Amino acid sequence: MGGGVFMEGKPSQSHYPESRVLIIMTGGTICMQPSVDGLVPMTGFLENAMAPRPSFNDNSSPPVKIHAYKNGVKLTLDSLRTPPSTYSRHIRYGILEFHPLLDSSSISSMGWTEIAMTIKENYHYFDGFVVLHGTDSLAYTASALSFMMSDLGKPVILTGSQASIFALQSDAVDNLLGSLIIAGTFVIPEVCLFFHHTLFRGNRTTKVSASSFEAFDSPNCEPLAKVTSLGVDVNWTLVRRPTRIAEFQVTKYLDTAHVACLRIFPGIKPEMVDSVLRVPNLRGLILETFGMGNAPGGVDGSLTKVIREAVERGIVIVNVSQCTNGFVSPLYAPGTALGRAGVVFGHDLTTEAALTKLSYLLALPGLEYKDIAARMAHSLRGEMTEMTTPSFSHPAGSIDSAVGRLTSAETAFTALGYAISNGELRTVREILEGDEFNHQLLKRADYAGNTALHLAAVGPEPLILRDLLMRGASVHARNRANNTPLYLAEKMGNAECVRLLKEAGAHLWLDNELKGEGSRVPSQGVSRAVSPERGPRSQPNGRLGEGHGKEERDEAAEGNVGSAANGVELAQAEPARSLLTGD
Ligand code: ASN
Repeated sequence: MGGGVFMEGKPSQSHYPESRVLIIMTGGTICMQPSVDGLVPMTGFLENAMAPRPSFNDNSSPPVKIHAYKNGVKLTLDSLRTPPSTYSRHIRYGILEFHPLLDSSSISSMGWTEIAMTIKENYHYFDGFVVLHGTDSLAYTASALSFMMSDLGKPVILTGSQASIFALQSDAVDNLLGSLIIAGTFVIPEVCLFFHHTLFRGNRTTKVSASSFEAFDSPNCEPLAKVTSLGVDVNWTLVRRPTRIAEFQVTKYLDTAHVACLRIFPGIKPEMVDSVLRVPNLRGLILETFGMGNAPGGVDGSLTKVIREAVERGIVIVNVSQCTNGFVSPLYAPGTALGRAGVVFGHDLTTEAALTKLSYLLALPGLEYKDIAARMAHSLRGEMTEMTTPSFSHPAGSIDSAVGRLTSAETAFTALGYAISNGELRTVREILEGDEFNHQLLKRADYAGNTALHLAAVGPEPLILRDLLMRGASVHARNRANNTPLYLAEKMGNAECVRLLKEAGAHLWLDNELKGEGSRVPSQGVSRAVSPERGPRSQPNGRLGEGHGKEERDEAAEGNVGSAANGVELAQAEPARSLLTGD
């Protein structure tokens, strides 16, 4: 993370808004110190590693306590905040440390479940999550979490370091600070891995170096973002968003106990493969093959025979390449033979993603062999490049001339806004489907920071809101008055929109902050402006646009949550315009 990302100042007097990030510390070199037995993880990361560093602690006073949950227990945590970033906001964070802290070589399906459930328990209280983890198995954990978490709406960023944060020369500060700022600034609703100034889609990563600071790569997928001296450059076209109306869910306990991974090598004996395939209760095998998916055929095809018999016994065998770059395909005769024997082609899956994906599918109740094999061959969380990407073509003449003339994302957004306000579902669809800017339109915002979803939340046609949600519009975006689409829909009395937004995982912000010893300070937790990517761009001075957000959010947190949840009265309808501008 370049120094240009941070601004000096008098932080304790800062009026910049805060985002809230929960750091989950699982262990790894980042928190290790030397002992007689070698490097071991040390507790007390917040006090010992972060508090003394000005980039993690602006020394604002008084101290602020925050709440987090673990196994149903409400915990009170110390918190710190960063100085304001380039994005004119502080990141306030607390740390939940797991016990025991691990060298990541000991992570298991239990540990993944603990991480995922901790995020689930705290999901409504934080803008994003940073998971600190050893690098050895980081790519496996990133892949596993991506499958375990469905309909994720907030960033989950995994990181660690090659050298301890206590070492004189270390990558730890850059990796942690970059992760914190991205998690607190951008709605990138994916499980990501951040390392060496680069944000990767977690399930595309692999550890490529045991010692270099450039330890990870995602050979078959461009990075989601890069940190430069100017800030964070997000490749928004790649960022995935939930496109179902469903709440965030976690699948626990991947079935890692009944899968194996085997690397083919020249001269491998069919009996060796057979003995792995006959391990009692084995349900799946990842076969790392040569090049584009080839394995030795042998004169009598005995390896293929062993594999075919295992498939007939119901074992799912997935073919992935030993090459880090490229994909498997039944192009050559040996690969074709494997395909005929029933092996599933994992295309460009990494071994880490293939193994955790198979473990995930095996953990889902009620899936038969053919369902698992079919799902292995298709992307669930962006983990593989789909063989065929359906390209959009709209029937000639279906777009009226006004839409057809759109020349920039801005004019497209204006047209979209009109169509939403007028309840014209057909035009909304035509704009979103027929326009080259469509991927930008859902996160674009108007002068008051309203995204298309905000406009739909106060608009006359809930079907439009539904359509936007299905296309990946974020329910967590805030307008400049710091309000979410759900809040606006409630204020407007749009009961159907409220219902749809809640089904899609929207929630009113729950106040979560203590100041000093136990006294509640409701305003602090909600006085956040919105980044460009959360919706609107902060004003140059970093203050909230209209200054109404604080009071409205308090009211939302304390009043409307209950009434809406109980299906009782919704707030009285207010004119849509004043809601959208916060006036
Ligand atoms: N052995 C360490 C771990 O994975 C390596 C590291 O974090 N750099 O926990």
